Amino acid sequence: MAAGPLSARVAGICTDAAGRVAPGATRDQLLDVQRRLSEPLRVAIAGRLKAGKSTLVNSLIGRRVAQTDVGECTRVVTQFRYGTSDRVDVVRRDGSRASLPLDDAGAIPQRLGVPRHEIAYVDVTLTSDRLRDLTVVDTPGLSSTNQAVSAGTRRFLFNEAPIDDDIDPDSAGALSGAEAIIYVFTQSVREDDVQALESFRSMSSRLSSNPINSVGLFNKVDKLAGAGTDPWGVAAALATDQRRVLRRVVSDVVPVIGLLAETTEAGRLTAADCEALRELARLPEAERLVLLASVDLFTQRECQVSAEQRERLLRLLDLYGIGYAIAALSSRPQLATGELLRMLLQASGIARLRQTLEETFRWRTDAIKAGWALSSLEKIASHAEQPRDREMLRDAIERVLQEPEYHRLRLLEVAQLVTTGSVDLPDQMEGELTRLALSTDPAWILGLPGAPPEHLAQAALQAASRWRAFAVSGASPSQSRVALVAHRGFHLLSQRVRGQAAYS
Ligand SMILES: Nc1nc2c(ncn2[C@@H]2O[C@H](COP(=O)(O)OP(=O)(O)O)[C@@H](O)[C@H]2O)c(=O)[nH]1
Ligand SMILES: [Mg+2]
Repeated sequence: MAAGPLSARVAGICTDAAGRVAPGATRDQLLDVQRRLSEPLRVAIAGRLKAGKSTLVNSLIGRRVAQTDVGECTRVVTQFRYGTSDRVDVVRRDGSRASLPLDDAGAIPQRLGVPRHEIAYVDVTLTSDRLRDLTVVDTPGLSSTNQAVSAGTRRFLFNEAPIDDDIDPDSAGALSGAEAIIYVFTQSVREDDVQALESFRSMSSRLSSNPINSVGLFNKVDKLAGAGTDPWGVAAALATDQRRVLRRVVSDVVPVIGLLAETTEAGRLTAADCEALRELARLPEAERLVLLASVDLFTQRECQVSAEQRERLLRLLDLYGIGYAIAALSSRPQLATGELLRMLLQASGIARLRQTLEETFRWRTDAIKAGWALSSLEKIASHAEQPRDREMLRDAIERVLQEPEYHRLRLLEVAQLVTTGSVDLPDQMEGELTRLALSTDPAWILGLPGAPPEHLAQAALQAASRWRAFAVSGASPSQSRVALVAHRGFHLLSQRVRGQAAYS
């Protein structure tokens, strides 16, 4: 099942074209794109080593399956998708697979049993419902010191795999790039992170990374806080700065405490952990303050809770999380454990992240996937061996872009040019165009919530005229091409609003 009408239409082009080309690479690639269109949205988690990517993966899945911090398996690309049984397959560069069981704790084993240089990626299927409409791809880190890792990550993220065939077609299919990106960073966005994104963007296909399909995750917000202080005020201010720096790369920056999200979502806090927290909460206030002043004091100071148990709490919650739990328990000693867990979950910021992902990715899945597929088709067309195939594919793409129902694909294409900075537009026009490309809700696009259809149709027509006026006077040739697409988009929007009003 395709994600929606846009994807279904592009899948139709693939089927049709695959029936018309001779068996071979081009046909296989077309069928690959078609198959991908019916799969869940594939979101890759990108960012530096230790930014908290794997921790985030576990929070999203609600199980601690990805190893964090150390281990061989944290250094290979790992894909998590829905399946009818839990299964770990190590996929070799030659396409062969070695299956492994999850370890006793339900995580990917530390040792993968296949020499590192032979591993293309790890393919994990899980029965988690959370993966039914989202495939998550964990990556080792963009600017890792290990060149081999970086090259592997790049190949995966940059969607080069289906074209340069240094791996077998099966792996190439699985590796043919992400459709959406979560970029995880900590503290401040460094200039070289932006560069990583820039290079990512320039190398990737049209819809691979831009504000339409990417969000930023500002992780480890708890590390901003001194002992006992609340980090969220600082986090909000920094996130505002980051949104500005990354404006052309991500649609939003969401602050989060990934560790708290993982611990609570994956249900890692045991009854013994909670009992230890209660015991700490019963200590005299002065003693609690000293313990929470630093990691060293917390683990090494004399205390009735065992050092081992304290180290475990640190791994699960870190100092801020422990301080937060203890504060809650000391002010309300009768607080039920379930309630404490809910408070910790809330303190992680994961709810806001889920909502953003829902808005950014899930609602846009159809458009994102169709855009990804269309750009893949264009790549396939430009690599096709037979000139006849090339032309046939280009014609098919052009035809679908001309159809009024699929004008949104054209809009996505130009919105892309604008949001990635290839074509410059005044901010307000850029916003209007992006809304038009991403939504089917006229009131939201036009910024007129609750307006009656007549009013909306009128406003859409006015917008159409504005874009036309811009196209014919003062705009550069590339701006003008974009503006004419927007002009037609608003024109079609006004017709649609009128059409719907006539039926209601
Ligand atoms: N204090 C704190 N630690 C975190 C947070 N998120 C992740 N970590 C820790 O940071 C380390 C690296 O995380 P990991 O997910 O392995 O990073 P990756 O290399 O990007 O996959 C682990 O020890 C995590 O427990 C967070 O929000 N706060
Ligand atoms: Mg990792």
